Amino acid sequence: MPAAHPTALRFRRLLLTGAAGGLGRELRTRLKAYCDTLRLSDIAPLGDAAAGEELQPAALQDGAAVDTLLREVDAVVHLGGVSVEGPFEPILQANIVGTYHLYEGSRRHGVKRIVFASSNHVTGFYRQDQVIDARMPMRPDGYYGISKAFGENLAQFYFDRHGIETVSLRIGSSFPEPKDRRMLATWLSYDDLERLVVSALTAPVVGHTVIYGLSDNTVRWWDNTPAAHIGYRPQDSSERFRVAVEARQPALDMNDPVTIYQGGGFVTKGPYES
Ligand code: 15L
Repeated sequence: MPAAHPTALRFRRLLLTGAAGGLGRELRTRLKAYCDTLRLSDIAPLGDAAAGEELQPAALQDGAAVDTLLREVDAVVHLGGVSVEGPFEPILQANIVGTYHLYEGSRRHGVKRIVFASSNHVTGFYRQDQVIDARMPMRPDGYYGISKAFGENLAQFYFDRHGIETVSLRIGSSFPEPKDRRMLATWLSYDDLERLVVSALTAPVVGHTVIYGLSDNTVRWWDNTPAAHIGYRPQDSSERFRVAVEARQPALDMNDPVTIYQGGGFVTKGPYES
């Protein structure tokens, strides 16, 4: 059930990339409330267009196709690309080249704001006994995290050079419920995801702001105080899942990098080439 974040602001046309993915499908139904037209893009099938939707498939590495996505768009929610750790080449094409195309198209077509789905994996090599904020140096935990670090740097450059505003969302774990002990700290409910994205779209002045995407979890590693101007107030907490999650995973291996580092399982992936 969509959370319907209260805002008087309404967009003429929003572009949602990665609209066929897990979070894309969730936001597809929710973002309709905030715009007249929702343009949806992905390389995977998008189904049929509902009222007020435009379907425009595009591969992010195809610069010409991405350019046409940005025509007559007020703002973008950019979820598209590879969303997990893996070999470098697909990540290079979809996340690094693709995000460059998105910003170049935005510059050419006068798009004013982008909400960029970055990831907690930009700082995945901080330890789980550290509380960090977005001003601390990046410590990516793989090629995927590095590609999101690139995206954040690209966002900063396009603001400094061209005045395009971005809110980079370092999303934690956005699923119906936390799947393991780590996610008790990193969980972002779908209703809070909607609140976060709408706050990022509608906050009056953002420049380039980086904010972590988590619910109001009792245990947490990320301090969003430097991004308080976004006005994001999470309403959910992972705490109601704690007993069940701990019963499923009663013991932790304290020598396992998955237990030690914030990035969890991502920190031990690869190498992919001999
Ligand atoms: C991410 O960035 C991934 O897209 C998602 O699939 C989760 O694995 C999440 O991070 C996480 O850290 O739990």
